[in-house]
Amino acid sequence: DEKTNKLQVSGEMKRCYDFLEMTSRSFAAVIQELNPKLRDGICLFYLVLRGLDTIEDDMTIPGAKKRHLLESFHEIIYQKGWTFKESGPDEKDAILLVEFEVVIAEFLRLPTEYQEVIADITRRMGAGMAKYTRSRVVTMDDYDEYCHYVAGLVGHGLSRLFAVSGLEDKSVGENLELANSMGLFLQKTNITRDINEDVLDGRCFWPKAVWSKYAENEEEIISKRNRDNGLCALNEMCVNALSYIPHVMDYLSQIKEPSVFRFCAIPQVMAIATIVLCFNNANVLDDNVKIRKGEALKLISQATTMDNVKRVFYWYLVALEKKNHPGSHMYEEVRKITDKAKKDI
Ligand code: PS7
Ligand code: MN
Ligand code: MN
Ligand code: MN
Ligand code: MN
Ligand code: MN
Repeated sequence: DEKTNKLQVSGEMKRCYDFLEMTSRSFAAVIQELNPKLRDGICLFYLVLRGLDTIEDDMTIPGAKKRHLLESFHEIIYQKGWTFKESGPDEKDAILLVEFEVVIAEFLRLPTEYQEVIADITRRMGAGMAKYTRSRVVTMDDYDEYCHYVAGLVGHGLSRLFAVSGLEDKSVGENLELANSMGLFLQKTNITRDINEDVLDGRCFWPKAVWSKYAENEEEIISKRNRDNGLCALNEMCVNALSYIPHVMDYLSQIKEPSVFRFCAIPQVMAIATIVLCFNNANVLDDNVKIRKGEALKLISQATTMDNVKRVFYWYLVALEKKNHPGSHMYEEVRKITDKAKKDI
């Protein structure tokens, strides 16, 4: 009857929030605090893409099978009862796929317009991931394209959901170039910071166009014997990521609903703190640098309004200027970025 049905519904959605807490190191809290019109939809959008990324990252799945899963994942999310129990043992997010039928059941309960956005982004991201199982990130265009598939499209999908929910203007879901940049700033910061971990895992998302100027192969980027060259490559990666700041400011300026604003702004302030920490920092090449817990908590509490976010960005741009020394690699490029951003803010 209706009562047991309701209990069941909330029980399965509750399990989805358990998955969210298990798999997201950074999004669980902000998603849970979203306006109820968006909370479940964005939780499920996250879990669908986390499932897709778990397949992309699993090096134990043979290439042809992986490509097929990635390319059909947008149909899988409509198949009641589908689960995947074959993820490699080292996949920490594998439990999500083992119980994926729960995510599918709740996805199918979403309003159709929400389902359509999630399925469309899943289809395009899956196709992009499949393409990059065959090719590497060589040129700067490849770098922008790969990041568009795995993060820019998330920005597209979220912006369309904000608009569909009625909490933000229709225009937010239409001006998708700025939304793409929101994702690229996060993804490029993640890729820049994770170089040591990724190379040790046998992967590299730094474009060859950058690192080949300073190293013979991927391992040499992080080698201690090649430190000065490694830092030059690192600073080029930081400058590339920092170039999205003007778009990030423009995107955030159009967001009105407070919980949506915080959801969008918190990852962005974390990213600027992280990329400024990474700039000219040899520790990035040796292990995984992270902003301190206290600094992260302070950033979360500050990302409430556009004025406060501008203050945070300004503070980190000043910190970046102090790390940028005349005569060092990328000095002029960094100065151009800090001067322009400080003027705009
Ligand atoms: C739907 C919230 C707000 C307009 C799983 C949020 C992994 C950086 O290295 O987990 O795998 O540990 O630290 C998120 C734009 C995407 C881009 C991309 C979906 C912001 C699958 C986040 C997240 C757009 C591919 C997570 C892009 O980093 O990575 C939802 C506006 C998933 C956003 C991946 C990365 C996200 C990422 P790692 P993390
Ligand atoms: Mn992470
Ligand atoms: Mn991945
Ligand atoms: Mn991943
Ligand atoms: Mn990473
Ligand atoms: Mn990771």
